[in-house]
Amino acid sequence: MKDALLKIKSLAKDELSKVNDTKALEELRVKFLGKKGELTSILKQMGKLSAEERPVIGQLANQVRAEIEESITNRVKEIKALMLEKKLKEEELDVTLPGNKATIGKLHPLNIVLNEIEEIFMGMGFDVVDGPEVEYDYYNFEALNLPLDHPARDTQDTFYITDNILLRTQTSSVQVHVMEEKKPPLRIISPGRVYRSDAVDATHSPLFHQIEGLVVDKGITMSDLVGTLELLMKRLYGDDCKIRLRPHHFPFTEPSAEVDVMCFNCGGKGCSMCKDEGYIELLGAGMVHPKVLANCGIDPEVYSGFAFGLGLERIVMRRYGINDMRLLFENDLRFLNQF
Ligand code: 2NM
Repeated sequence: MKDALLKIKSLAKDELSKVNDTKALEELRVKFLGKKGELTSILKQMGKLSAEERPVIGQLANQVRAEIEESITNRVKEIKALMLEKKLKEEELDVTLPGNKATIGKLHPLNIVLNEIEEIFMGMGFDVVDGPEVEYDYYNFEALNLPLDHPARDTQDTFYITDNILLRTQTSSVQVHVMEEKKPPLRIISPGRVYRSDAVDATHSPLFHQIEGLVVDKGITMSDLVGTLELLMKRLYGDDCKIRLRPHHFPFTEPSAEVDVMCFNCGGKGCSMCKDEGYIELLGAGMVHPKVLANCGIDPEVYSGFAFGLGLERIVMRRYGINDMRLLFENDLRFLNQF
């Protein structure tokens, strides 16, 4: 029996050293130490032994069991270490490999400047108002005192959908809606896309963006208009920026003016950029025509107002020194990524 026990011990150690996973290890434990295992089957034969032999063999059996258990424990540790090492190798991360760069979008230059202008006007208490791009002739022309023979109403200039539905040529149409629906005091700007049937070149596009402004209240005068536009231009182009008004004609304002801003390049002295003018034309403005107020249900004997309209593309091109409007609409990332 002693030989059998020693044989079990060496067999167990031999087989343990060949095992490489915890499942096979558990099978070996059952095989050698389990209830139906090899050690147990030997212990069951202890009854056959003499009284002297029994304690000696008993002690040896306990020792063999202890040694096998210890070998199993050690092998478990070794196997776990091996598996960890294998896992680490498999999941190795090379932090020097080039990563997948996340590309983050950015604002279009038109929107950068539009946001800025909206902030400036909101700071002066203006609301920003949207309206339809497909509009009735009435809101785009008739309510604004544009006579039937006005050149803008020619199909050469305006995209008509039906006889009396068109793509708006100016966002003043939005202001007519607001004046119809709300009572003064009104302080609004209406930015948005407008459409004119122009051929594409460096300074024209059939789609462009306008920001029109409108203030209606009791006692509004031309000096309110000048003060508002002066503040806008100082915020946009710097505190020493000056503006200049020249008499002009618009059907929807009386009196009307074209507003020039001091040339940022020469400071008013005259240079090639402003064609020796010292000033660059930037927007149109005026006092809202009494007929327009009346068309919208506002009594011109009680209220007066000023309005202005500016082209966003022109301001953006000036701001960034862009010399071709087409760049703003071509969506070339090499261009857009510069802003
Ligand atoms: C301009 C120039 C002058 C204008 C007029 C109105 C309204 F609705 F009040 F009549 N809105 N915008 C206006 C005035 C627009 O654009 C060059």
